[in-house]
Amino acid sequence: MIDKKSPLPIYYQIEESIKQRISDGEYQPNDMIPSERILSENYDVSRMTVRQAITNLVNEGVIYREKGRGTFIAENKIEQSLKGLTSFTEDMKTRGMTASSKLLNFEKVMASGEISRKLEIEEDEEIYRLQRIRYADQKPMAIETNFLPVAMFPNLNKEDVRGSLYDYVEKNKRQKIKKASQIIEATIANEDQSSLLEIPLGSAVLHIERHSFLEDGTPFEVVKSSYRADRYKFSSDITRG
Ligand code: 16G
Repeated sequence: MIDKKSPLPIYYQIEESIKQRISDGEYQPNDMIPSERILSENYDVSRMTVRQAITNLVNEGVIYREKGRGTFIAENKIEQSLKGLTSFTEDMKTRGMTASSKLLNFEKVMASGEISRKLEIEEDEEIYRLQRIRYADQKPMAIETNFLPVAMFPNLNKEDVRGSLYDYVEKNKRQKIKKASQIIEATIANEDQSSLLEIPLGSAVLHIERHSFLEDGTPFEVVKSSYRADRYKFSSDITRG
C-alpha cells in the first residue's frame, strides 16, 4: 500500500490510505482507528510519520482524538448549498434525517439598535428572542437565536417553535418567505457552545447571521446561529464574468 520509492511523502500516502478505507466503508463514523504503534507496524513506517499523517487528518476533520480513549473516524459533514433559502427542518428532511429542537429561551425583549434597524422597527419595540438547539437525528448541530417583531406575530408561543418556525411564519402571514442575506464567519466554541453542542472547548464553529424577508419585502427575522464546523460545510456554484 505504501510505496517508499514514490515521490509522494509517506505521511501523505498514509492519509490517502485511511481516507480510502473510509470511502470503502471499512472504517465507519465513530470507529476507533488502530493506535500509532499498530499503524506504524502495519504500514512499516516510523511512528513519527504515522503521527504526522494523523495530525493532518485531525486538522482536516477526517478523524478526531479523544483524550485517554483514542482516535476515531469523524461523522460525514453535512454539505449545505448556499443557493436556496431553506429552513433547518427542510434541510434535514431532504437528507432523510429528523430535525428536532430544544427550546432554551423564549422571551420578549426591547429591540436593540442593530436588530431594530434590520427588522425596520423602532428601538423600543418589543421583539421575541428565542433560542433553540437544533438537532439532526438527536445530535446537536447548531444553536440558533432568532429575533422576530412581536407586533408581527402577536400570538407566537413556545409550542409554535417546537417545530418549524418557517412553517409557522408562512402559514401565519399567508405568504412565502422570499429572500435573506447572510454572513458566515469562523469562530471557536466558548464554554456555553461547547457544552450545548457537545464539542470540545475551542473547536471550530461557524457563526452565521441571517436577515430574512417575506414576499412583500417585510423583514421578519434576524438570526444568529452557531453551527458545528465538524459537521457542516457550505458549497456554492459560481460563474465567471
Ligand atoms: C435555518 C436558518 C434560520 C431559520 C431556521 C428556520 C441558517 C443559518 N439559519 O436554520 O435562519 O430561522 O432555518 O428553521 O440557515 P425551522 O423552520 O426548522 O424552524
